[in-house]
Amino acid sequence: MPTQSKTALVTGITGQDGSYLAELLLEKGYTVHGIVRRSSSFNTSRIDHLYRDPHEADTRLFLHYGDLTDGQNLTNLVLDVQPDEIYNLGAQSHVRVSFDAPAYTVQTVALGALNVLEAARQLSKTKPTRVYQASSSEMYGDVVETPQRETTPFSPQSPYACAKVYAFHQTVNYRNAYSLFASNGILFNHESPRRGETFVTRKITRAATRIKLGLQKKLYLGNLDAKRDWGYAKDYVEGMWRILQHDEPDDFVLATGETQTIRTFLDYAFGVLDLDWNDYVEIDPRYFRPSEVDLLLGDNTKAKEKLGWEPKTTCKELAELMIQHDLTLAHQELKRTSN
Ligand code: NAP
Ligand code: F7E
Repeated sequence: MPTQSKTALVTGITGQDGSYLAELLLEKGYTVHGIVRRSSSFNTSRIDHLYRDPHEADTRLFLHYGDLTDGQNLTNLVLDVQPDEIYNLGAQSHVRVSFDAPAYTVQTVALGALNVLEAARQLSKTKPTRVYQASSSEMYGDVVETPQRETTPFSPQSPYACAKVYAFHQTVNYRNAYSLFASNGILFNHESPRRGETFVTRKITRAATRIKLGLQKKLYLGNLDAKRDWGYAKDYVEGMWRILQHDEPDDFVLATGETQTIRTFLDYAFGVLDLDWNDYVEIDPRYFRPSEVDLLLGDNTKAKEKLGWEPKTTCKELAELMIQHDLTLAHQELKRTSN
């Protein structure tokens, strides 16, 4: 049953997290406005199941064209929509790609966040609003302590991480300078069947299922020794929402508190299919990064204590549910190709 009648604005609504967050907010009775980039092909597949004819009386999801790099567009949208809550999830979010396109990454991730904060500041002159900034464990980079918590100093190792550090500090600055309710969620890696296909977990689950059905022979990967604290995106969007329901703006780590290597994720994923990944995986140096983040492991104590948030899904369960989803897709692909 809906318990809220608030309005939220979500940047990055077509992405993994945006789609799960939109579902959660609609379930809670929110009216949801999402910003979508103009693309030459359809880019709303993750939210198509939520979208209904905007002329229907009970529609509570509205999409608007916009871009994080266009500050005027964001301010116009924020002033039109008058959101109670703004979730800034939009980003060029791929770390490896950020080395190839550093300026674009900074424009979306760093200046994009500034544009959102500035739009929120304009709105807050006439109406209170709350901002969630999608900060990242990548900011810890070459980690100074383990596990990483809210007080751990940042040591970013990529253009993406440097841009996220800027956005993090600017969020704190708007909180201090303008008393804006602006909070950072410092989220460790979180995955799902909706994860982009070029991130390592999804790349693995897609390849394992396609190999199982004879649609693919090899899987080419980079560094298998990096360790990540992997959780389930659906659990993490609940944490984002809780961060904005807290009585004061603050910064929170959301993590599982467990870390695995890429090798262990390969064990989990191929194991579900009774396959040995060593028979199929080859190393391609093209997937190495100019600088790597070797180990991420989060301490979620503060989120547990202050927000009552905790992850519900283990990494092994996550690998299993991603495999089951991708196996269905692989079966569909096989059917198409054999027709
Ligand atoms: P994602 O799947 O890559 O989604 C990114 C979203 O941003 C997409 O909707 C994308 O639109 C949109 N976008 C990209 N450039 C834009 C621009 N210039 N203007 C407006 N929108 C733009 O990312 P995600 O995994 O959902 O992550 C959500 C946020 O959390 C991101 O800010 C990410 O950096 C951050 N984060 C993610 C993780 C994680 O493990 N997933 C961890 C920590 C932080 P298109 O669909 O058109 O490409
Ligand atoms: O890489 C290694 C790679 O691209 C994970 C983003 O959501 O989480 C994500 O960033 C690890 C790295 O995620 C391949 O070198 C090996 O050590 O899945 P990823 P990421 O870089 O951790 C953070 C928290 C974010 O904020 C980001 O937005 O896997 N790896 N072989 C590979 N990675 C990829 N992508 N592809 C490979 O073939």
